[in-house]
Amino acid sequence: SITSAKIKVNGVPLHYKQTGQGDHAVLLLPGMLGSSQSDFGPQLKSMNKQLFTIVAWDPRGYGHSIPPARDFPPDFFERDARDAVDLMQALKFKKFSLLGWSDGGITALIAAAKHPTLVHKLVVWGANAVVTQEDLKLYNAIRDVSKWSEKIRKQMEEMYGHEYFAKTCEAWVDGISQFADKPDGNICQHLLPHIKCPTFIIHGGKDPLVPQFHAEYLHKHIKGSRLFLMPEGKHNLHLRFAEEFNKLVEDFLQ
Ligand code: TYC
Repeated sequence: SITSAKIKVNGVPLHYKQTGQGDHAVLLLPGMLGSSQSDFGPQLKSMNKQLFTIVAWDPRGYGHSIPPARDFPPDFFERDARDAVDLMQALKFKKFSLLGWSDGGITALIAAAKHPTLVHKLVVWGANAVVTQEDLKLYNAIRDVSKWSEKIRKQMEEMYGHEYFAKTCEAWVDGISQFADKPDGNICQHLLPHIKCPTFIIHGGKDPLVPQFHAEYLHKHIKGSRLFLMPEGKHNLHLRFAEEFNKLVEDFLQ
């Protein structure tokens, strides 16, 4: 069974889902505007529950962790990283692995770098440590939510209502674009050398949102990391190819 609950962390009631009885605790971190419900159905359902205790969280301002409304101050990824680590500590997990998708991957990279004694292993996919000029163009192409695919837009509007969804998407584009003004477009590149845990980077060869350059960059700057390319995978490879993804990740975590 999968349970849903809220717990107050850093003054905010954070919503999460939990399943499994394994000794190995794992936190799943969703992407921009994502939630445990929208982003991790096949992982919560099918990952090995004897081996793992799986938690999937809704970052503040996303999913069912509203209020507060989502905002994007310059340190929003660091704030998410602190919330994520503090959530796992509030739930009494001594050590845990992090599985982060896209923005959730960025959060996971920061958390692993800052908390080497707490983070056991790290898996990221569709993540990036820097923002390039090419990324800025891609971000701006999704600013207007009427251009999103019908299916995703419908799911988002069910969760958030049109107004909050549209406003928060624009705020996200502005928020992540702030990094383009930093030297080298830095989000967390300076932290990558501090990541000491075993790290697995997965990338979809057909990801239209995050160029492969980013996965290669992470692989180059995280010592001992492993890079796996799913040639047919797009940005949502863990949903579209859930069985293959779950198997890859479970093997890496063991
Ligand atoms: N980072 C977003 C996420 O967390 C996805 C995304 C990437 C959106 C690149 C637009 O140009 C983009 N899911």
